[in-house]
Amino acid sequence: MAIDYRERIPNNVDLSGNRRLQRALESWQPNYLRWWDELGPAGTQRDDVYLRTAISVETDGWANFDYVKMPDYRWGIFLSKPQAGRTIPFGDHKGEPVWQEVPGEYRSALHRLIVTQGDTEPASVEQQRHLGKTCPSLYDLRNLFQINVEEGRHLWAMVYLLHAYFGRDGREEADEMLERHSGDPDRPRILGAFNEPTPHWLSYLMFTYFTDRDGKYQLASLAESGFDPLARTCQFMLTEEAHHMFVGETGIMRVLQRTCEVMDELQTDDPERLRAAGVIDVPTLQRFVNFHFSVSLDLFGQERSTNAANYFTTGLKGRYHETRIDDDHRLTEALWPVHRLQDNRIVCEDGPALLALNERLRDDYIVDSQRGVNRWNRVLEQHGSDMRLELPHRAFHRAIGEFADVHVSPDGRLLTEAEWHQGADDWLPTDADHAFVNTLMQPVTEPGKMASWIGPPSRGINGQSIDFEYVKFR
Ligand code: BYC
Repeated sequence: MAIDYRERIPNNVDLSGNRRLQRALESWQPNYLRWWDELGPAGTQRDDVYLRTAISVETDGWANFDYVKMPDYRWGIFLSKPQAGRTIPFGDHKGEPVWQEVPGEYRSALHRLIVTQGDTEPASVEQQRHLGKTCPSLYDLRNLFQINVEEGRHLWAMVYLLHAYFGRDGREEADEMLERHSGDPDRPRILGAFNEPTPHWLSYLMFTYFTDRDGKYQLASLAESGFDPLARTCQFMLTEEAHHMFVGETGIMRVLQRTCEVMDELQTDDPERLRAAGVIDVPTLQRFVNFHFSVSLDLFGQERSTNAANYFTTGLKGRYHETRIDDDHRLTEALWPVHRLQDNRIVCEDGPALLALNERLRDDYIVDSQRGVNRWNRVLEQHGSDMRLELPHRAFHRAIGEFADVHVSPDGRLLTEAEWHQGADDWLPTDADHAFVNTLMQPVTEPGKMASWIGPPSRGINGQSIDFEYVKFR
């Protein structure tokens, strides 16, 4: 399964054995590079960045580190190794051999899933394109660029599937991926969170913690798919995704560490004094947690979804770690608790598990999100602070699903319009919060130095020291 880097499009799918597909992808490639040039990281295309590049999809040694100019990054097509004898793990086709071609009757559903997944990847690169100008350190800048090139590669992964398996429709969709843009009023990205701006590094760290984690859960569900090429490409994408969430989790931890140091020094938790000292106070961090968590919860779709039920029954999209779950993998009789509105109250009631698959994935996501929050809180605890960060209630600030039309407080109380307006500035980042955070966004580009508002990482990348020159400017 070695990756052939002599090819114009590095791959482990024997692209040269299918000249038509190879030519089609080679004709998409310049459009991709043009998009990267116009909407990828701004003003940094000539810099040398210490990046990792996949050299094989084996678990030992798929990463190779070296200085690369981003436009020269070898974006390619990498699928995990096929599993001999793999069968469809769930739904009506459970136990049948996995599909190597798209079953005609499921073509449009699969197409839709792949397009939705693919659309998020370039969207996040667009959202983050100006951050390089205000990096808090070279270490962070390098991590941003690593994430950006990998999101670009994830787009390649979905574009490969569209080109290889969906004929002309697929080729048109692949072109559309470069024509919709994050936040574009006429041609926005498909899912809400990918049209929100990522205006500064605090938003970016929250995004990589909360929104990339949606990516983990969605990719893990697609990695169970009966359509084997989709499953295999998502399996490999997941190995890259882990680093993105690491950046978010350790990033927020470093922000908290720095805040705690200054709280200790000044013996205060007064937001104004902390802000004056150049760090981000805990209530502000909480408002950003509230925003990014709630926006990411929307990405799981409706609580009760016939789309999700159909994806499952037809074997296209499974549950998180489907094969490790001990049940019949068909869910025709099973129940699952779902939060919903009833008589002006939020209740949690059992309903058909098949309809509740989005909610179930959201449940898994919430548990996982809480783990990192607990780790962040340990930093506060170690510094003797009583303050804690919390995930807001799942019904808070939702735009999709059961709670889209009601106002709910972070602790899960239904509110009147007036109560909501009274509380919103305490619960969600205000313009003033953004303006303050933006004042901190002064670039720090001396190797080993960190901005005032963030602590150093505990170690460097690939065994390098923290003061290694992770990006060389040209
Ligand atoms: N925004 O039955 P429902 C990542 C629509 S992130 C706008 O619940 P379904 C990454 C829905 O389309 C992972 N519209 O829908 C992270 C439907 O429309 P129609 C991305 C929404 O299909 C960071 C209607 O509402 N991958 O990789 O069960 C950086 C009914 O809803 C939204 C995927 O999402 C929304 N949030 O669930 C880079 C996986 N939610 O039919 C990358 C693929 C719902 O009425 N996608 N709607 O016109 C899916 O599995 C599903 O499409 C969803 C939605 C889970 C997103």
